[in-house]
Amino acid sequence: MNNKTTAFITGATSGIGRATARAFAGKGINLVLCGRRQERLDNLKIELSAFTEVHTLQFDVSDKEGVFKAVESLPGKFSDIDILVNNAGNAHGLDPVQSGNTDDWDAMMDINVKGLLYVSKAIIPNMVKRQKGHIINIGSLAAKEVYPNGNVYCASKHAVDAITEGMRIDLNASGIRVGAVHPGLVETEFSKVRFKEDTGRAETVYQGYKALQAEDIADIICFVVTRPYHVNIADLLVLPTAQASSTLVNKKL
Ligand code: NDP
Ligand code: 8X3
Repeated sequence: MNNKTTAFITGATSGIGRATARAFAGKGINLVLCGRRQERLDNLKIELSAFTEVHTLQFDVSDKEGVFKAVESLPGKFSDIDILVNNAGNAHGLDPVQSGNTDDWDAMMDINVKGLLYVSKAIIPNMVKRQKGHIINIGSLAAKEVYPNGNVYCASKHAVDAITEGMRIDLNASGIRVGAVHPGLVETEFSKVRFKEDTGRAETVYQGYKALQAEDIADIICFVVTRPYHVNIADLLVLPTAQASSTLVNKKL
């Protein structure tokens, strides 16, 4: 890892993605930071330019053409991506399948699954050409378990798990590292998005125990990317100590 390493982080405007951007900046990794909220991208660029070189790209990962245009627009010094962190994503709603909102379903499949694929498709050819690269997909405990009312979100994250394995197999011949980090409950804007800005309901998700913080996951992603190149951390499940499974959280911790 040297100062010329360039990382491309989706969903850098909040939570895990933003914390990862800050952690990478502290290691002198050049950054391409992505998200839809331009003002947040601008502020992060100002903050992190003190530590490293930063380029921002504003696009929606579910907009196929927009994704390819954004990646093609990268200036030369940011165009060789060494590390791709496919982090952008959210849950939308928490409803039984029989009363689920189909717009929510579309959003989760379009963003969490197809968006991750579009971004990967835009970046992987250059990695293959250089026979070098590292892709980290942010899955979830929901990639390993299904919980009540989690139906489509869990399906989207199970898809991320399968896509990660597929990428690792297909990119093996090109020497590209591929792995996933699967967090349990992390206190971010995730629940605010899931519950459509109902902050009261969102806050209750993290009450009564110590949830993971975005920085905890960023720290782990830093560990993953700083292993020697022959070491690929393929699959990592990270839970708060209080959480044993999707449905079992010890509210005394
Ligand atoms: P946040 O809501 O804090 O951050 C989500 C990020 O994704 C934002 O930067 C947002 O940026 C970006 N994003 C969402 N939709 C789009 C889109 N259509 N196009 C581009 N960017 C988008 O949540 P987290 O940090 O918690 O979530 C990050 C990842 O971690 C997600 O994949 C989530 O599923 C996963 N995860 C989260 C857990 C948790 O408990 N928090 C647990 C397990 C996994 P913007 O709105 O600016 O576009
Ligand atoms: C996000 C955490 O428990 O809501 O993946 O699925 S959870």
